[in-house]
Amino acid sequence: MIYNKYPILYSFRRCPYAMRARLALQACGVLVEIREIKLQNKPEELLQCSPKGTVPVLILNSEEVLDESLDIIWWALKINDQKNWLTEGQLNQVERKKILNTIEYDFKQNLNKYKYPNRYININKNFYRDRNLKILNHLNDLLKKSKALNCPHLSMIDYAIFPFIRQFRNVDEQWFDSLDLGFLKKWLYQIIDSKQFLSIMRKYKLWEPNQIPIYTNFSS
Ligand SMILES: N[C@@H](CCC(=O)N[C@@H](CS)C(=O)NCC(=O)O)C(=O)O
Repeated sequence: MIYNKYPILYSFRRCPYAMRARLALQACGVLVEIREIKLQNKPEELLQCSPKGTVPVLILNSEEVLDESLDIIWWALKINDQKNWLTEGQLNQVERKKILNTIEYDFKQNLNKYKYPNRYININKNFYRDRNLKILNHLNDLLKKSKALNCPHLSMIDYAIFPFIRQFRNVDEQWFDSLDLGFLKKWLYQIIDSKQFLSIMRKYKLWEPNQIPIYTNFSS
């Protein structure tokens, strides 16, 4: 058995699921060994632990494998919720879950078609872009009442969905920035410009077996 000093995180910098996992690991302050990978060339070591081949994957010291970003987030918050990501607020648990699912399934599917129309047969990308406007309007309405989605400070629900909204904006920033969604845009730009986000977007060289491990708590 190989004993790892710290949990190992397989990650891909630009993946929205990996971003939210890194944000949660940062919020809890735990040190991990970061292994940056390329999706086109997944290391055997990753596939052995998690044959489905998605990132993020966190391998705990107990050798338990967490290969869903939300499971990594829950694990991190259970250790230390020092940033109060789990504070009660204007949304109850069912409402928070509904938003998470809407973004992860409906919004993400529309986003894929808007961002990568060539991967689909005969589709109008703007049709899928505009489908997401209804979801964004709902978020904008929630943000009218509170600076963040659930409570006055940014918490789990904000960080868990923000990478997908960012990805949506990135397809056509000019168009997004012209939308009449002032509360949502303010919320988004505040996270994009935060030092927390900059820290989790730091670049690491691609992981290679036998390299000296890189440890981080994503704090700077
Ligand atoms: N439900 C998974 C989804 C993770 C996911 O789909 N990640 C993408 C990268 S953004 C991936 O690894 N895709 C595999 C591939 O492209 O080969 C989670 O929440 O962790």
